[in-house]
Amino acid sequence: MTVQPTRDDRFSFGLWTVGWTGRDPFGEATRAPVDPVEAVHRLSDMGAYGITFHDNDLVPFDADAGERELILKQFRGALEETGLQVPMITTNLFSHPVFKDGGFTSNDRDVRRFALRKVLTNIDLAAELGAKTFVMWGGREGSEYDGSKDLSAAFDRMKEGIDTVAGYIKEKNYDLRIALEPKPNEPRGDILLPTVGSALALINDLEHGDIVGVNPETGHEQMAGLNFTHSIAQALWSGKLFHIDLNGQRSIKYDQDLVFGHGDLTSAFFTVDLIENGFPGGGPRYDGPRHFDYKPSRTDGYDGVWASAQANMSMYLLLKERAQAFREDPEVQAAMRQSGIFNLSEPTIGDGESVEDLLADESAFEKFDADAAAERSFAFVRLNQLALEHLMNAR
Ligand code: GLT
Ligand code: MN
Ligand code: MN
Repeated sequence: MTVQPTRDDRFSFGLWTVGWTGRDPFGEATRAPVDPVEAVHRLSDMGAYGITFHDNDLVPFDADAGERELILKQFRGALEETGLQVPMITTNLFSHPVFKDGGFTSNDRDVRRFALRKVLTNIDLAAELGAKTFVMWGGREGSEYDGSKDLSAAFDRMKEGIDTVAGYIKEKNYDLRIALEPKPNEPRGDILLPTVGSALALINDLEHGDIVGVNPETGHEQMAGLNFTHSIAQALWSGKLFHIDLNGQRSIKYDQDLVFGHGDLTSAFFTVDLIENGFPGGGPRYDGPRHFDYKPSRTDGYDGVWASAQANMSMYLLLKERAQAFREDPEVQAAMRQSGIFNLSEPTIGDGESVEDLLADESAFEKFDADAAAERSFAFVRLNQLALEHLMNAR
């Protein structure tokens, strides 16, 4: 089944995704590098609306100013020709050996200053290309051994680094927001800000936290055994879901970066349901790019690379269609009512009611029949069965 994406679907891809040559810790590349200009054309032809990249996906680490300009000129040319946008940019603070102990939190101050300069240069590029989101994934910010970091100082430096960059964005009046991307481990044994929850907590302690949010990745939360839909829900609820990395992961293991939906399909269904249909009782909505951060399997050639890019979009659109059918089904709506889904929107304390009023309400406690209330069946299994039948197009 082919589902044709359009630009209105707002699908975007990292240049490092379709550009991954298959090099892993155990083996060499299985594909030749792809020309970024070709990637722009291919993705545009397929119906994507955006491409994202790390500074060094495009411009080599050691390129001089002239080489940089030439590469950027060619890339800009491809963007103009196709109309593909750059909604997000990010910085590579992990490949070069200088970052082996991190960028913002390296124990070496000179490395930290170099990392900040690299990020600030990239902020200017992000603004110039019209990106609205600047992702920070701190894959090397962490440790293998608990004794190798002064962790309090590491959080100070993390805060200092993010606030310095956010302050610079404000000073320059750039229309740009930062999105922190959590990951529990890999490449470091343990990465600082391992989950969406940890990132949200740090944001609350920032000076410029108003322009800092999160970029949750499906597989990263699942690597920690967490529920991705819950994670993005909390980020949304906090007004902090600035961007999203969709992909697939099959259980707690190394970061698989599979095609979206090729990991936990049921979770992917509810992710799309939340993004497209929102919370059952209303609430904040996500309206950013649907960004895929996956790796085309190293067992595939370039035919497989482009087919897998297409597969991400198809999976999303198929799930979107299934999730819409799920929500619109009168039987599902009745089941949701029976399960009390909509009742949760009603505040527990009545309008104008005080704690004293609650304490005086005997029906809430003294006369409350807990045993009778415990008899209620929430019928969540029935509701889930309906969801799965819609997911399987069996209704
Ligand atoms: C790296 C990582 C991804 C991040 C990228 C952004 S880099 O490929 O595995 O999850 O989104 O820095
Ligand atoms: Mn990943
Ligand atoms: Mn990612």
